[in-house]
Amino acid sequence: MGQAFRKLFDTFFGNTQMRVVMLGLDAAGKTTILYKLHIGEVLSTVPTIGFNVEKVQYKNVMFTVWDVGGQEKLRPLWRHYFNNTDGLIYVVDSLDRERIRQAKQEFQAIINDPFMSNAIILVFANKQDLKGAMTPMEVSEGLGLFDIKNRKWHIQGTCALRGDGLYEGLDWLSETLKEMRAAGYSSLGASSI
Ligand SMILES: Nc1nc2c(ncn2[C@@H]2O[C@H](COP(=O)(O)OP(=O)(O)OP(=O)(O)O)[C@@H](O)[C@H]2O)c(=O)[nH]1
Ligand SMILES: [Mg+2]
Repeated sequence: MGQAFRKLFDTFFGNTQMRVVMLGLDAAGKTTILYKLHIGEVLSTVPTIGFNVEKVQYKNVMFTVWDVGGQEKLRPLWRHYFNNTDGLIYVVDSLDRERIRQAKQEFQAIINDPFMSNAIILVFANKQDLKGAMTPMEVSEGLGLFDIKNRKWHIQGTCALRGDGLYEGLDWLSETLKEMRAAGYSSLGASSI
């Protein structure tokens, strides 16, 4: 379907397209989240080399979710996924206190990249089921979320294994994107994948 025609079709049927990039350090839970959303099940994962991409239809939003491998040697590749992104999902392993500074560094580099300046920011403080996990408030402080100026951001505690918090996060993404589009922000991300 041509781009213009699809936009017309989507407008007519009240559908919204949203391109989302999911990043975070290795083993944060990104691939687990992607497949919990896509097929409703927890798959056994191996570290992602490269990326996975799936469509997730929720309410009347079609999310195209890119899940990119988070190992250190793969992080320089992240920026190739930035263009045309409506929303960033940044996933943190909330038990991993040792690497929260590293998680902050990578997070700040992403959100300060010019290609990500229009992206709204959702943080998943994942693995909330584990004893000793940082609370969403602690993760917010760890990443420096309170210092973000003039950007829409939100943090959500999640447990990918049970699916807790994932759809609340998608609700925030879709509501915020709709508000922004209604306010006249032209989303660069309404394109196909
Ligand atoms: N306890 C617990 N374990 C989780 C949760 N989410 C993911 N995991 C586990 O964390 C491990 C890593 O999960 P992945 O989804 O492969 O992590 P990833 O972020 O895709 O990692 P990379 O592909 O290397 O970037 C797996 O053993 C998951 O089962 C969670 O909410 N709670
Ligand atoms: Mg992965």
